[in-house]
Amino acid sequence: MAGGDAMRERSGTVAYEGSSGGWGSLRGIGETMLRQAATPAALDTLRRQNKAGGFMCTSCAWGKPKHPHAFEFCENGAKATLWELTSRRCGPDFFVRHSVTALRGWSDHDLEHQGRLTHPMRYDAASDRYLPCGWDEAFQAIGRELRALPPKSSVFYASGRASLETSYLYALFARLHGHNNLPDSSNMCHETTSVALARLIGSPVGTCVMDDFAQCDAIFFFGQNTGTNSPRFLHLLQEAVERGCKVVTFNPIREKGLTEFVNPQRPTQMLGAGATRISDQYLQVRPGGDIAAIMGLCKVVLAADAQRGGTVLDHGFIAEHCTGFEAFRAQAAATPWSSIERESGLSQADLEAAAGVFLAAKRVIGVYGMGLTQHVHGFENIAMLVNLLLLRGHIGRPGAGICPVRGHSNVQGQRTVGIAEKPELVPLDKLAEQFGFDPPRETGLTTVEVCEGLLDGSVRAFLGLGGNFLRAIPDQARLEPAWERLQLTVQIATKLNRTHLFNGRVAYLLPCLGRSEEDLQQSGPQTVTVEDSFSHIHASLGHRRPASPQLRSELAIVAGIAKATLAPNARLRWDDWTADYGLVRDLIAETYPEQFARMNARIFETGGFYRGNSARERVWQTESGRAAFTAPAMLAATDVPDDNGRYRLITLRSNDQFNTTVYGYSDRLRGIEGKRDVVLMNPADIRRAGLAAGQRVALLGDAADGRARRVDALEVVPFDLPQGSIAGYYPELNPLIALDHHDRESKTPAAKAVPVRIAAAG
Ligand SMILES: Nc1nc2c(c(=O)[nH]1)N[C@H]1C(S)=C(S)[C@@H](COP(=O)(O)OP(=O)(O)OC[C@H]3O[C@@H](n4cnc5c(=O)[nH]c(N)nc54)[C@H](O)[C@@H]3O)O[C@H]1N2
Ligand SMILES: Nc1nc2c(c(=O)[nH]1)N[C@H]1C(S)=C(S)[C@@H](COP(=O)(O)OP(=O)(O)OC[C@H]3O[C@@H](n4cnc5c(=O)[nH]c(N)nc54)[C@H](O)[C@@H]3O)O[C@H]1N2
Ligand SMILES: [Mo]
Repeated sequence: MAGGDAMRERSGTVAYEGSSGGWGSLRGIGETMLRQAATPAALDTLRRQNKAGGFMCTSCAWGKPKHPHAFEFCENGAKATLWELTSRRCGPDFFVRHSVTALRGWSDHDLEHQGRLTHPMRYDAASDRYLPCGWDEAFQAIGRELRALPPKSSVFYASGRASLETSYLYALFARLHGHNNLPDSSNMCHETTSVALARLIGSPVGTCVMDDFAQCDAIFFFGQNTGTNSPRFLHLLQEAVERGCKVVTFNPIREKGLTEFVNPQRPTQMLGAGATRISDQYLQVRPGGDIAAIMGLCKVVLAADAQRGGTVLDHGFIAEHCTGFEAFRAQAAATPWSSIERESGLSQADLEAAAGVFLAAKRVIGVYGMGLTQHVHGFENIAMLVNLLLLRGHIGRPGAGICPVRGHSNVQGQRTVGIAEKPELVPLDKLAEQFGFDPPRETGLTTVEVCEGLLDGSVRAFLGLGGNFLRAIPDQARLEPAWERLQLTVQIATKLNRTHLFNGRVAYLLPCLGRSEEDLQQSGPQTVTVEDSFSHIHASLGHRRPASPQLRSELAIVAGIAKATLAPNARLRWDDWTADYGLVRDLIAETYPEQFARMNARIFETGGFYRGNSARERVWQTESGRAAFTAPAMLAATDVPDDNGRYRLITLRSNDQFNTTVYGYSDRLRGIEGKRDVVLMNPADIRRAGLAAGQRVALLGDAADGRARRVDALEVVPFDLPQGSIAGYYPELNPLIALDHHDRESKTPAAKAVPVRIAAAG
């Protein structure tokens, strides 16, 4: 297949004429407000969002600026808050009316739409219902079950929202209990980043801070959907573009926020002064085509250096700071353009034009999201972006760097304070000294390994600190039945979801406070902290009255279970820690003195306090002590060869969901309304397959293991994406993904470029 325009056909595809932001985003907030029957006081809560003295949004992990806007929230942050502040309640009476098995027939939206969970509940298998129970009864029963099982058969999952204080205690509890089985949502998300950046530049997180976006000359964007998933970033992009910074985007889909933006906080734009164009160049790379695309960019840069007498690369930086350059240069030279065009789906001319922007820029930032991390060769995707940046020394100086856009609001912070299945990331000796115990040293389970353990029966107990594990993982049809063989399942949650409908022999559903709610403990109202994508730590103080008097904070629940499980130890002051979270911050500061010294004093700094990043200082905490170039062994980020009738499926988020939380059915920015049961296809592919727009089809998984995987009754929707690629929504399409379709290095499930075929609807 030829590259460039030959790959696409735009006529007759669904298109949304408006911009991201603008009136549409305000309408989106208003609709959520009505649907959730949120009270007007909820608007007052929004005013405090992401500001000092207020609470930190529970949506994405984007940074919180030093000088916030009057309304420092976006459409989707507002939706997340209003969803939490709904006046709807899902209490014991609801569970009297509905058996757990019957609820399995409900959609994700309808389950969460019942509102906030209000009472601790125990699953009663005889009646197939959740029944209310007491907190102490729950803690004692959970403790008894955990003690009766081998510690290493337990898994403590976390979904990336819980505070640093809760996360620290949760990880400590796991280690005191005797295991490192601490997977979190990061294992399905940016684990590729944690593994790749740690190995290549010696820092598991991005090197940028917010100010870098005020100084850069070019931003190269790979597989991150800003308009939906981190909309506050659009303001920074708009400002950058207005001062002349160039944006080049690689994405199979022309995502609205990255093409143009109307700032809802600017009256002139809202009244029609015209949208800001964001991307100068928009390259619709094939899913899995980024290794090849970036190789093309590097080839142009290397050739320019050769032509211009070595004045293009930062040779001084490469000689002093890097390893592996010569091998990489040789590989780039040996890679033919024909392979690059085939694998990327882009033309040499387009890649040369994009490389022109790179060459003209003194300071470049590389931004990326799930479009790079969720691939079988996600590691190599990131390694190629690191290669590109290293060529001209774009890591470790102001206005430049690598910027993974993280997902959950505290997902990065959870890893920072010990929720990690990799014990080498945790100062175990320090913990041993602080708490007088011998922490387990064996590596724990990643998310994928937890699923393998469910299938082979070695995992016996699962605690979920938030999240919707069963719905977020691949291969659901195989895993749901395995789940019910567990001895113990415990879910700490705000709302009902599908994971809560598959229970172990002993099962508890424990409702917790949301972050916008007041957390009153013995010493008074409690502050918690979170870390954003830029390694800044922020205090968060909830003001709202809790959804039910029965609710407990996540920290109190974790401490309650820990106390009921572990043998008494004078150094484990679970009750004191629950009474005053400042004591937990003292523990964090003691465990991580370099990053968290005087934590209690610093948490209210406006803009948050920075815990630092070694790679930003050009100190490379890698094996070689240098930053590493990588010569990847492949050009495609997938292992599945092209074949007639086989498509590369991208699973996507709509503009009306937060992961498995489906707020509604409006993917406003892609022009898809009222439905999620769709398969987006290029019109030429629709014709070639003998299909028609509006027709219902089934998708079949096409993994090498030959196992049957199927999702039925999806409507064919013509859409502008590269031929041979199709797209649809996560989590509905997760049953199509084989469990072993994951990044080879980090085991992040590869939810992009999933091999599938189309069949007649059944
Ligand atoms: N409102 C809202 N905000 C969210 C979330 C949410 O669900 N809703 N989720 C949060 C979480 S946990 C996360 S991790 C982030 C996720 O935010 P993103 O990282 O933006 O993840 P996705 O929504 O999966 O979108 C991936 C993008 O990559 C593109 N893509 C797919 N395959 C490829 C490829 O091979 N190459 C390239 N270059 N691009 C590709 C897709 O077209 C899409 O635009 O957002 C967070 N913020
Ligand atoms: N196919 C496919 N699969 C994917 C992805 C993809 O792009 N495609 N993305 C992956 C990614 S990036 C991620 S991060 C995972 C997400 O996986 P998870 O983090 O496990 O899932 P969420 O949907 O974020 O969890 C939603 C639930 O969290 C609970 N909750 C909400 N707020 C709170 C709170 O404050 N406290 C507590 N205790 N509970 C709360 C509610 O009960 C809600 O139902 O999914 C992954 N799966
Ligand atoms: Mo995520």
